[in-house]
Amino acid sequence: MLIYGGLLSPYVRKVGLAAVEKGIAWELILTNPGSPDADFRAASPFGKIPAMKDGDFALSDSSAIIAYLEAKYPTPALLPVDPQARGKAVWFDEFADTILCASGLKVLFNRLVGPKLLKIPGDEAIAAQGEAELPRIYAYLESVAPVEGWLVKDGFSLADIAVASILRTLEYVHVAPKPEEYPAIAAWYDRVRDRPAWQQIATQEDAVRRRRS
Ligand SMILES: N[C@@H](CCC(=O)N[C@@H](CS)C(=O)NCC(=O)O)C(=O)O
Repeated sequence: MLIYGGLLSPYVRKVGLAAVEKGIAWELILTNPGSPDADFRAASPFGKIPAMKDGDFALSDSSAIIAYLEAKYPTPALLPVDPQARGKAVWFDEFADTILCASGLKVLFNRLVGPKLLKIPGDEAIAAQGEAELPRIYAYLESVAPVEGWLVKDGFSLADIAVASILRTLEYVHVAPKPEEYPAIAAWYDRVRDRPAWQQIATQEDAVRRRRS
């Protein structure tokens, strides 16, 4: 299976983590958003990362890709079967992608991706707005982060992968939740980071970053 993108993207990392958790063989094809590469554009009609190619089947969007992988490789499950747990897992995925990312990526794009990687000026007013939105979002996450175990009661799931992945990206711009302010988030996040799949992806990500710097 080919995954197009780069691991700085929380959405790409999310798919990589799901693939490693499930023991699926995959290869990262380093691709920037908007790349004109024909294979990438066939998989991602709007040029967003991640995109995936599995044999002659192509798909974009991290949640769509993980839904596909879950159906094709059901074990270990990343989407719980219990109706309430399934609903909660999808909620946390959506929360990560459209609430946490919506604010966090304002900071990432305007302080790091734009000015440092794409060499286009960032808009500091938008970055500051994103940063100001984060405490309310972290307060919610702190209120639901479990003392033990995972965000959804049935076990480790897409919920943990999706939320933790964006937190790692936000570490790059120093706006991830501070352990002294959000101890429950920190304890849960540490458990996610202890997982072998997380360590494998982090090592791969760090190696790419070292080669680029
Ligand atoms: N909902 C999509 C979001 C993907 C996304 O927005 N990726 C960003 C990179 S982190 C991107 O490609 N942005 C370029 C664009 O929006 O044109 C997913 O879960 O895959």
